[in-house]
Amino acid sequence: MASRAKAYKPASRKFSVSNKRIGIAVAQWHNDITEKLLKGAIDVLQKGGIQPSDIIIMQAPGSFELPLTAQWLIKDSKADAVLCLGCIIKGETPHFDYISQAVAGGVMKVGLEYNIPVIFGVLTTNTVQQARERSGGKHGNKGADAAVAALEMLEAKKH
Ligand code: DLZ
Repeated sequence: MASRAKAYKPASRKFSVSNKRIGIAVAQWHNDITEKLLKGAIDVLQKGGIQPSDIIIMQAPGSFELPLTAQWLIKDSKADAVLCLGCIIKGETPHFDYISQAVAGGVMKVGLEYNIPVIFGVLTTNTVQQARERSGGKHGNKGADAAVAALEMLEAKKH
């Protein structure tokens, strides 16, 4: 009998990662949303074996500042992986495109430069409603997904 492929649900994976320090850079723009991303990320990290004392949270004013904040978490706080959490909502100006692209590129650059996982946990949506649905609503929580990605990368590096 044919069976359906199971949908990949990142947040349901099990991990056992210990003795790793995780930095979280979290943007303050749309902080009602980013607080939920942060909570989702912390839940997953702790369930995955990360001690609360090994989670270092640093606020950034907006998403544009996330890559530099991630760099500080690596250089100064000796993070083994960093989650960058933010929420960029499309407005009436091209700001959205400039910020989104700069952040995505910056996050990747820091990860490649320091050779550690730096995860893009930034919502880029057209509306606040879409952001709500992806920060603990019907489309999951991008903060939780970012934490899963970091744990997956740390586990992959062990092998
Ligand atoms: C300026 C700005 C705008 C218009 N929109 C957002 C947004 O939707 N999400 C976000 O995280 N940040 C936004 N910012 C702030 C920029 O990220 C940045 O903090 C400022 O341009 C200062 O460099």
